Amino acid sequence: MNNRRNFIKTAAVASVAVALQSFTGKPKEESINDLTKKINKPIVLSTWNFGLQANEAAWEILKNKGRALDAVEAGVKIPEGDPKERSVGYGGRPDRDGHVTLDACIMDEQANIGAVACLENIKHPISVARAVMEKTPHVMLVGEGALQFAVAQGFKEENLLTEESEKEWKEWLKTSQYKPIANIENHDTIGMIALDADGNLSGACTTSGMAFKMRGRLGDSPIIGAGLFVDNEIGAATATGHGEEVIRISGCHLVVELMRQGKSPQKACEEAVSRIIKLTKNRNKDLKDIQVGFIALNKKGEYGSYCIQGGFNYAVYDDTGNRLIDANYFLK
Ligand code: SD4
Repeated sequence: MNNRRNFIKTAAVASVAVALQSFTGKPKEESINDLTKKINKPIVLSTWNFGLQANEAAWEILKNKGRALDAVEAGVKIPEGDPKERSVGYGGRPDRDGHVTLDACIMDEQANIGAVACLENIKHPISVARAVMEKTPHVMLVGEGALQFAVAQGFKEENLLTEESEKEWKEWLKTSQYKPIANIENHDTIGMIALDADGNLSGACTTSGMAFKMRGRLGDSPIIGAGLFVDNEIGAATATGHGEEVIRISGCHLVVELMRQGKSPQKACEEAVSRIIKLTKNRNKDLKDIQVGFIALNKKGEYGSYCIQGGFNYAVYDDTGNRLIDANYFLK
């Protein structure tokens, strides 16, 4: 009797599962629709070691029920303003002609967007990107025009090329070989995504780009959909690494769309990386020369990350604290 009851119970559960499966076409991979799980908010994620410090600044805002948009701006301003960080903002490595040119973008829960690219002499490009978003009818300003706008908005012009970065550049000039190396000094672009106490998502991304790049070169970081994407119904993603490869697949938009299809943030990052891997092989390029890492966060505060090569890490701050996590990677 007992066995029979168990059999009926098991069969009933199995048939519901099969029915669900045939209804959706495939089993749901993740719990974005699982309403029984508590939402993990607020939470903030950011790329690389310097994300730990950046998260601290963001958390100050998030823990006081502040807006995710304010949190991500405040967070990424930390490495932007730190001359020791050689891949973001003040002290960033210059292009091959010796100019420090900065790229940044920002996106909020209402799909408001702002970006600057090839901006020179302004320490906090993320705040200029936010001003583009809030004070112009446009979404992106570049070069001279971006600088002109920043100055008109009251941003101070200053030299961003520090002695150390200039020294490195002069050393590089001796050979002038442009060959981007993955995971240089274990830190790079900062991308930050956050879910606030109200359940709203925002993101920010800022960089000095590839060291000693061609003058005028843009990577993925200031491009909405490539280096950053936020959809307040689904989730957010940001990227680091070789921008050319991220742009090729519209990386962060892809990650968010994969989450929309039911994938977990982890699986969505893995799938996006696998697209880059496939294209790299099809184009007969060497995967060993490429690093790309994605981090992603969904509306329930679940997160994940994946990259091509080992060495990429990201920082997560939620109500269990701030910690650094080594991202899983493809090339073992
Ligand atoms: C770029 N994605 O300019 C940026 C730089 C970066 O690891 O993240 N490098 O392509």
